[in-house]
Amino acid sequence: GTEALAPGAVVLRGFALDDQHDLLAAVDAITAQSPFRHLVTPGGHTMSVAMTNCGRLGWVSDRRGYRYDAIDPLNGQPWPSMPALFADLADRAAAAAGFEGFKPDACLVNRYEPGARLTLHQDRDEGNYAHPIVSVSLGVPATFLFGGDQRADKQQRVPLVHGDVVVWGGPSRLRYHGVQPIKAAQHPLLGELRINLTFRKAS
Ligand code: MD5
Ligand code: FE
Repeated sequence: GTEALAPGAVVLRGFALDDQHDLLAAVDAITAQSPFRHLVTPGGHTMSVAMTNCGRLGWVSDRRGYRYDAIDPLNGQPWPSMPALFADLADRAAAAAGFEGFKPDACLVNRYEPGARLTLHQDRDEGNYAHPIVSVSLGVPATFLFGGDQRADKQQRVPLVHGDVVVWGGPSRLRYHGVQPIKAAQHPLLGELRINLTFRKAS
C-alpha cells in the first residue's frame, strides 16, 4: 500500500520485497570492495551507524566536513558502481510517488547494529533539492523520526520494516529527521542488523 506522510513524503510498504535477496547480495558485493566503516563527524564524534556507498559519488564525513566524493577514502578507489537493480528500484519507487525520471548518482548504505541511531538532521549536502531521496529499509525494524522544517518542530514516529521504501521529495525534502536507537531483534536474513539504502542525486 501507499501512505502519504506529508506533501511529497510517501511510504511504499513492502515495495522492495520482490528484490530482497538480490539487494542483499549486491550489498555484500559492494562491501567486499568498500567495507562498512564508522565515519567521524566534523565535531569529532564517531557515528554509531556504519556506512559505505555505491555509485559515482559517495557521502563521506571527517574532521574537515561532510561532502560527496568520487573516491572511497578507505581504499583510494572509486566507489563500487551502482547495481542496475538499485537504480531501477529507486526510479520505480520515485515514479510510484509521483517523481518521474529519478536517476540517482549516489547510494549511501547505512548499517545499524542494536543501539545505533541517527540524531535529528537535514540532508543538505546535495546540489539540487528538487530531486527526491529514496530510502529502502532492510532487516530489523526501526522507528523513523519525521520532523518539520525547524529542528524544534514536533516529530512523527514512523515504523519502518524490511522491504519498506520511502520517497522524500518536494516540500518534505529538507525536513528534519532521524532514526531512534535500534532495538535488539532478529531478522531471518540480516540477524540483528538494519540496512538502509539511501538513493540521492548528489550533483
Ligand atoms: C535511514 N538515512 O533510515 C535514513 C533514511 C541519512 C538518513 O537519514 O541521512 O542517511 S533517508 C531519510 C530522509 C532523507 C531525506 C529527507 C528526509 C528523510 N525527510 O525529509 O524526512 O538510514
Ligand atoms: Fe538523512
